[in-house]
Amino acid sequence: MSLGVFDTGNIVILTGAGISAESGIETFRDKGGVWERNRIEDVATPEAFDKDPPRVHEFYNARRRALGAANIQPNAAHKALALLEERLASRVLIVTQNIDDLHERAGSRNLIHMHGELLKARCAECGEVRQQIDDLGTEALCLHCDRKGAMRPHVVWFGEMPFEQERIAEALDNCALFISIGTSGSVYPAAGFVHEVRMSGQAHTVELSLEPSSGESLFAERHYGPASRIVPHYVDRLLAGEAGFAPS
Ligand code: BJW
Repeated sequence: MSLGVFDTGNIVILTGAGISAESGIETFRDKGGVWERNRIEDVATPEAFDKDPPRVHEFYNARRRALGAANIQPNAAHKALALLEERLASRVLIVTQNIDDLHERAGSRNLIHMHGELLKARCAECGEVRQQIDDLGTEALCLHCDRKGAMRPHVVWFGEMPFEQERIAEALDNCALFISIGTSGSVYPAAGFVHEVRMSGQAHTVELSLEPSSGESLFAERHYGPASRIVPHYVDRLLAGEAGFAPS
């Protein structure tokens, strides 16, 4: 398959909450978003969990229940990225900041959840990670070390190290195309990826989102609109060997 200017080289795709917005998952910083109704310091820091574990559990239990609702399904943007991977296999890596499982449900497999996964829990004592479909509470038992009360959501809170940073850095260093989708560019280290890509080589950089992010000026190519429209359109152009040029 000819991809025009991208016939060789890897593609790294960073996704954020915006790609799942049209699937019914709330974003964080848009009007009415998660951080408008919850204070970060109350629910998304290790200190919050130390201080009030039931409050933090309830925050994630509610979001886990919402993710399980029948109407929450991958949208055309998730599906377009899965199609891209199907066509190009291991050349495509998705690095998602999202903790939902909509990329997997759309069929993506080469995927890193750098901020963790809502459908997993981790023992803060022994590090064991397990599937978590139901509510999680302070009485939960770790089936590995038998400790009661140390299970926490398998997510990355502010001040914690995101997952798989080495693998991500290597992929960013070696990519020919970096695409950022549906993220406000407010949270590091993800917000710095476009800068890292530009510093390390000749990769083409593309932003696809509803509106410009705070790193907008660092992207060589930019398209704004709902992800379910602009992502499939961009993937179609890429697969047709027509992408990589200034937007018309
Ligand atoms: C659409 C759309 C549609 C809407 N179609 N688009 C000063 C400088 C630099 C760094 C720091 C600093 N002070 C502190 C830090 C570090 C801190 C940080 O970045 N803070 C910032 C607030 C400045 N970062 C960290 O702490 C990270 N760890 C770290 O840096 O480790 C290093 C370290 C650790 C310890 C010691 C020393 C070093 C960890 C960050 C963890 C973030 N966690 C969260 C919660 C995860 C679990 C959960 O979901 O509850 O991750 S916060 C939240 O923000 C979540 C998201 O993944 C993340 C990013 O949000 P995202 O995806 O961009 O969403 P939004 O809502 O912001 O944007 C949505 C976008 O979509 C918008 O642009 C819309 O326009 C668009 N959109 N509808 C297309 N239909």
